[in-house]
Amino acid sequence: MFFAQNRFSGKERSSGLKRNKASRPILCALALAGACLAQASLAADKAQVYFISPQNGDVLSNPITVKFGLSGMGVAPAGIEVSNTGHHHLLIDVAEPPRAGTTIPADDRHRHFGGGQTETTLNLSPGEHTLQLLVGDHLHRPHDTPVMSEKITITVK
Ligand SMILES: [Cu+2]
Repeated sequence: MFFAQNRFSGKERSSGLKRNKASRPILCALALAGACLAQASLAADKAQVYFISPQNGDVLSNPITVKFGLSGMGVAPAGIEVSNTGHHHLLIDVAEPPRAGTTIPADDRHRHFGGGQTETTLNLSPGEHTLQLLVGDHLHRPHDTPVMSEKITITVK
């Protein structure tokens, strides 16, 4: 942090940034990391969350096994702050996912897997349901940018 403060102080600020282009990404990263202490955690650029099963359009009977896939970042239990990690949330029949920096509700339609689980079993009412995965940080907030799966639709017999 001393490095960042030093670089941003006084006259160095504008001229220093222009003169040394190579240092810009580092400065931006430090500035963002600082801002994110009070807001949402940063997501890795290539982080992806997805359903291993079921697949969009599947017709299933209860109990339904749902397996969560995650690449480009790691799974960590809730409450443990490690950069580039999070835990899974399964959104069931949720139209609008929670936004970055807000706390993901905990109810029947917003299931938290704060123990670091990567699969679950559901019993859903017959008919169509949508499922979507959303990674949350150590404080149950979507990352900035949110790491979210496609919304899939399944039919329960
Ligand atoms: Cu959570």
